[in-house]
Amino acid sequence: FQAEDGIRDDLVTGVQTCALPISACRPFRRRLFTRFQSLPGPGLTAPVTHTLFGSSRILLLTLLASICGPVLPITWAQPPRRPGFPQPLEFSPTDRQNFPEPAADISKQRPDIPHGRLEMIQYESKTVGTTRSLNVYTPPGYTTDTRYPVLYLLHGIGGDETEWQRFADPLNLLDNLIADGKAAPMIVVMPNGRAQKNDRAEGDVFASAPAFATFEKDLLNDVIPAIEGRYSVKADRDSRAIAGLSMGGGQALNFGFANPTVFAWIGGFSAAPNTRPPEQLIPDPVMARTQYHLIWLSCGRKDQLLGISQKTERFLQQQQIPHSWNVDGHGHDATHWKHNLWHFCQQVFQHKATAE
Ligand code: FER
Repeated sequence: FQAEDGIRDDLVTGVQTCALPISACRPFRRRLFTRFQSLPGPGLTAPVTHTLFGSSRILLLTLLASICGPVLPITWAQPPRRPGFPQPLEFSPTDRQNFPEPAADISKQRPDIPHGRLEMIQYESKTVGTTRSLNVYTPPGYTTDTRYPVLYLLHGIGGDETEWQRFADPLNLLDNLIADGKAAPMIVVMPNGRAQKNDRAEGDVFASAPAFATFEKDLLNDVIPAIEGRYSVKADRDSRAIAGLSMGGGQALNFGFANPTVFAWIGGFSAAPNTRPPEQLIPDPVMARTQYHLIWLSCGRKDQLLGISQKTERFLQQQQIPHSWNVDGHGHDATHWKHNLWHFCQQVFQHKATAE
């Protein structure tokens, strides 16, 4: 695993200090720690949930745990704490819901308004060496007479290029915001952030964590040129945004801050532990103060990954880097992602760049 995937190092340490006297259990213990320490719970996407609860190994584990439970050392019951994961969660007065809870019907299809389109397209990835798919939203009345700004929207560890469609219904969400004059007409590109030959969310989805880092190359060298060659877009930093949920939130922060000449708008919703530590994420805080039109960070109060966003937010605060911070009442779940995408879309491309 990569250095930035620090959680895994700790998990390994946790396993080594665990003294269950059956060596054959080691892989199972590792999995138990991996799953139950690292995962936030209810919002997991289908493949992860399936792995978690569908595996017969978990049953075996439960059985073993109940037999061996009484002889287990304290490290089993209370595994070592991981950096960046305060448990229980700690809140400061600034960790609050700064943006109102949206209405229940934000992504309800409205027959009375013009509609955009969602299309699945293919591009050649030199980075991965395969033909890959991405989902593209074009706004109502899309025309080559206009050049549009582009939001690159990234999914979580158990998802793929269809995940946002399932979680937030971006087609109707954007159509509604644009019809109400609350969002700039924009193109939304939902690629597959797992840059490896088999990019399906199969098996142990955590094993593909390194491919989420490789995706930076695929995005910059393959996805963006494909989009800019195929759609009528504005190709400058003021007209490119990057945002994502969980693993995709970490990618959006990592790639957005590492490429200030490419992106001027950044959003991380419940960013995962792949988020670089603040000093690496933003090595030049003074420059970052004036560089970005929007830095959006959000997380649910019930999300076990909140510590990651808090650490990033504290740094932005200390360094006086303007940002939006929204800690709502949700967990690591689709409601948080949909609501915060809705807020993000109302701010992005509003100050500097809009469709011509
Ligand atoms: C981790 C816990 C959660 C992790 C990634 C996640 C890379 C991502 C979750 C998601 O995308 O929903 O330890 O390590």
